[in-house]
This record gives sequence, C-alpha cells and structure tokens, in this order.
Amino acid sequence: MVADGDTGSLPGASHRIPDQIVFHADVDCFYAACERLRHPELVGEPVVIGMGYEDGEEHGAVATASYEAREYGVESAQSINEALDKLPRCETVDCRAETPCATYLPVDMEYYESVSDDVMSILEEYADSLRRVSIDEAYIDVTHRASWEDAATLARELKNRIRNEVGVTASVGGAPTMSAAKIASDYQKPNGLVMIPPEQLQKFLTDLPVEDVHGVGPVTADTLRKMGIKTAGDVRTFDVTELEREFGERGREIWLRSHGYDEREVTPMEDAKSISNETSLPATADMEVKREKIQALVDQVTTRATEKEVLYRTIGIKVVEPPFDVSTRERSLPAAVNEPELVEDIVFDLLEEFTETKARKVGVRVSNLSFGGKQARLTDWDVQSEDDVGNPYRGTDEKTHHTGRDGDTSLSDFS
Ligand code: DCP
Ligand code: MG
Repeated sequence: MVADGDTGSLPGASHRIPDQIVFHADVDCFYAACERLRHPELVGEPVVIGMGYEDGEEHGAVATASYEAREYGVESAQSINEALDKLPRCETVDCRAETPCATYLPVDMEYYESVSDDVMSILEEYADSLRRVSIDEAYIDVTHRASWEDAATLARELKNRIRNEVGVTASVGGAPTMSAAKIASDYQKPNGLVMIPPEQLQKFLTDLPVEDVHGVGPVTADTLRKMGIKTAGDVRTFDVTELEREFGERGREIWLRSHGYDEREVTPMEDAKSISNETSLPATADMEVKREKIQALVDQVTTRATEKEVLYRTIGIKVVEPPFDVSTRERSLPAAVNEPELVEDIVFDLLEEFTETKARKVGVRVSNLSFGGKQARLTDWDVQSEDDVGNPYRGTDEKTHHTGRDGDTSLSDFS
C-alpha cells in the first residue's frame, strides 16, 4: 500500500520526515565549467576534460564533459578513445568547423580546487552547518535561515551569487532530508532548482526509479527489479521485514529512504581512512560459522559506508588464528563503489583461502575511500584481460601475514 502523505505509519523515531531544511548544491559539469572561466571562448561549446590525458594524445578517461558534448554521448568514465569516436578533437580552441567537434583538455586539479574553495565559501555563508562531500558538492543546513515558503528564494539567491561571484552554475535541491536533497539537485540539471517540502516528499519519491534511492547500487537494483520493484513507490508496497529478509539491515534502509525517512543531520565530514569491524568467535574452522560472522560484518560496514555516503575501492578481510596469527587479504577494484553485494562476494571469495583455518576473530574492512562521488557502473570498469571481460570482481589482491599481538601497529588501522 502506498502511504503518500503518511509521515507516521510506524512507531519509532526514524519513521518520520525530519523537521529540517537541507540544501544540496552540485556544480554543473564542474571541471569543464572551471576551464570555461579561463577560456571563455569555450562557453556554449563541447568540452571534454580527460583524466590521464595529455594534449593531442588518445589515452586517459573522460573526467567530465560539458552538456553540449554529452549530447553526442560523451560521458564520465568513458575512455578518451571512445569519446573521440563520438566527437573528434577540434583543430583549435576557437574552432568554428562545420562538423561537430570538442575541445579536449587535461585535468588541472590545483586550479579546480581553488574554484571549489570559492564556491564552498559562498555556501558556508548560507549554512548553519556544511558537509562538503566532493570537490563540487556540499550539503548545507538552512533550517534557521529559511522557511519552506521562502526556501526557493534563498536557493535562487545562493545560485546567483555562485554564478556572479565565481562564474559557474550550480544545481540546488532542497528537502527535509539529505538523501532527498541530493536527488532534488540532480533532478533538473544543469542550473536546476528543485524544492521538495515535507508534504510533497513521499509523492515525489513514488515514481523515483529504485536505482536512484539512496543506498541502492546496480547489483541491488537488479535484484529489486527481479522482485518486481521498479520505483521507490514499489518499495513501499513491501513490508519492511520482507526487504530485511532479502537484504539484511540494508533492506530496512532502502525501505526507510523510499518513505523519505532519513534522520541524518548535516555534520562536517570526518576524515576517515577506512571503515571496518571485527568480531570474535569460539576458535573454529567451520566455514558456516566464519561465513555467518563475516556476513554480519559486511552488513554493518556497508551500512556505515552508505550512511556516510562513502565509496570504497579496496575490500578486505582479516583472520586471526589462535593465539596471535593475523592474516589479511584485500582486493582493490578498478573504481570506487558502494555495493554491499559485491563486498559480500569478494570477502567470501577471499575467505576461501582460509577454509581449513581455525579462526578466533574475523574482520571486514573497506578502504581507499572517496566521499560523496558517484559510483561507476559495473560495465564502466576497466577489465584487465580478455578473460576478465564483464567480471567486476577482478581486481588486484594484496596479502599480509603477521604474528604478534593482534592489534599491533602494522594492523592498527584495521579497526
Ligand atoms: N569526476 C571524475 N570522474 C568521474 C566523475 C566525476 O573525475 N567518474 C570529476 C569531474 C567532475 C567532478 O568530478 O567535473 C564533479 O563530479 P560530478 O559527478 O558532479 O560531475 P560534473 O560536475 O562534471 O557534472 P554534473 O553537471 O552532472 O554535476
Ligand atoms: Mg557536479
């Protein structure tokens, strides 16, 4: 049953739409917008910024493309070669050729960071608190700066100041929750302004594709679709316990977010290096027991990653044999993700090496974190050889083995 407008369908503090006003601001085609500041002749033209790209070369990947270049199918994470097939390189920066072409430029992080700082300083002026989540996006809490009646006016003022004082355009979304504010800022890009007051939140979410629900990655979206769930509205027709049965703790989160329940407050970003957890068990070689413990740890770690809007590139396990024999195994992926089912597959795969091992403690860790970015699609990932085509589990493995007191310095960042 769809519970539009129902903000209190179940008891408990988290089953309500919070009483706050959160904005999420995200600059449009950020790196390209920065380049346009110093190359005004590129305004309105197709521009492609390449990571690992050098002038005139063909290696590297697309970091971003201007909206004019996106019309030709150029997008982030494509190889430069693929982009060049869709849009050849312009002969000169002020090219006026008849056939469509794009200006390709290499990434210049130092410059983009200085533009980012200028955008963030303006956002800070409007914020009771600010959470910067990537180079071009931040959440701000404006609960005490506006009411829902004038929230759009405040957002417009903020956007105008960024455009006039920095020279880039930002899309801004406002909502009572962080997750909905992020969806709102993306909803009308570029130069978007979307406000979702509390009474409209559930209606807004009803038709939202399930892959856009906070915490749902491509693999989970696939499983949900197989269950007949295509939208957040469809999620709400399910009982929370059914989703918990299928996805564990994360099922509950998907259910909550689909209702617009998200209690998170805008707090400044912590500088975490990894997210991990570990648990003791009566020393045993029983794989069933080890798997069960690891499964619970995966749920806890990935739920924390989702709450913190963190992507990770490295996934690892730790196995402690009595008395103090510590082994770690980790695998690094070609791109950062937040994909709990993938974590589960990888940690179970890494655990295979310890089939015979008596373990008294096991741990799960995700590291190589990036904050607030968008996850690559599995198909975007670079594959390492012909055999690995389509195999997202392929990555680089690392092993360590260490005897000594568990928790020694070489492993101290594990917990
Ligand atoms: N970025 C990157 N590689 C990616 C995605 C993004 O290097 N796979 C970089 C380039 C982007 C910047 O991060 O300019 C900000 O990321 P966004 O996802 O906000 O993308 P854009 O700002 O470029 O476009 P949009 O208008 O969709 O926000
Ligand atoms: Mg952006």
